[in-house]
Amino acid sequence: MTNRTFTILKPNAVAAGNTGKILDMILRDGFTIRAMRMIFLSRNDAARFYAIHKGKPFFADLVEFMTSGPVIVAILEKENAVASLRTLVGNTDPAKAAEGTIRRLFADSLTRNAIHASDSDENARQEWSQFFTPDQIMETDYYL
Ligand code: 3AN
Repeated sequence: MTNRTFTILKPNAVAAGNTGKILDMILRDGFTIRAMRMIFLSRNDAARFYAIHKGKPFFADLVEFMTSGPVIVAILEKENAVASLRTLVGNTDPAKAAEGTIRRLFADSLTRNAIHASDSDENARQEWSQFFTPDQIMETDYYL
């Protein structure tokens, strides 16, 4: 069964001009884009998005980084979408990310790791709801 996940192409990926290459990898991996937009996260947006990490030593740096420039938020659909995107994205730490993964190719560090990918179906839905209303999600299939 196809399902959906949520991604953020982070400020370093946007600033370095890597969004086209990253989206190409995602599309070639078989994902369909159901919604996508470029936005600037406010400090409130970032703190809410990463609320689970509040109080951790890297939280302030993470919020600072995520609000340092525009990001691209998107809802992606594929068979087994959550696990499939996390495999393509690679380990949180780019030094540990497998060869050919997005983070291995485009991350600068553990914090500036180029891309976010949701870690469960439930979190994916909760995360995209922060950025997209139901009417902004393409529900009609599109084919050549
Ligand atoms: P992932 O994005 O791989 O699911 P999470 O959810 O554990 O990883 O962490 C969210 C984000 O917080 C990471 N993408 C990374 O930018 C940052 N982060 C996580 N752990 C650390 C850490 N130990 N030091 C610095 N930044 C971290």
